[in-house]
Amino acid sequence: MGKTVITYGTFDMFHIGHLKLLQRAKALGERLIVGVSTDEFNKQKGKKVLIPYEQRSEVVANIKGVDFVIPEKSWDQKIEDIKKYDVDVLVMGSDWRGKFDHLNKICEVVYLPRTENISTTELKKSLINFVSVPKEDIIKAFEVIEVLKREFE
Ligand code: C2G
Repeated sequence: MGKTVITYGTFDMFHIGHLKLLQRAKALGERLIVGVSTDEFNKQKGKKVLIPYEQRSEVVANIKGVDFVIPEKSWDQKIEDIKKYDVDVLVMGSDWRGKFDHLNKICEVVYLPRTENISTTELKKSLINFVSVPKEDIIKAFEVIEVLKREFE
């Protein structure tokens, strides 16, 4: 039986950085389990999510190479999960480097470089720019309102 790999994340607004992480994680073994952070756990993480857990977990479950999705409800469930699923490798992106080294007593811990220039935060910012109205148009609209107010006074 090949190695079992596990990784955890929110996977909000699923993007190429998430995909590349999951692809590289799967390449380290034969079975990939993904713990998707529940909405409640994200509150504990202080992380606002746009897409609810049901949808985030369904998207991840349907990514090629993902064999099994479990809810991530707490920081300390990793130890139980590693034992329960007989995990050989825990994989996390490099922004977590060092945070899970204590688990290397029970499995290999691998940190993979994050994918550059993409994050849920950046996506949200570009969405705001995408939908916002240019300042000039707002000023123009107020000028038109002033003209109409004078017309009808
Ligand atoms: N990631 C990446 N490159 C990016 C963005 C994210 O490699 N540009 C990786 C992260 O390092 C993480 C995974 O993709 O390993 C999921 O990222 P998030 O959804 O942001 O996960 P996070 O909120 O960091 O939750 O217990 C661990 C936590 O649940 C991780």
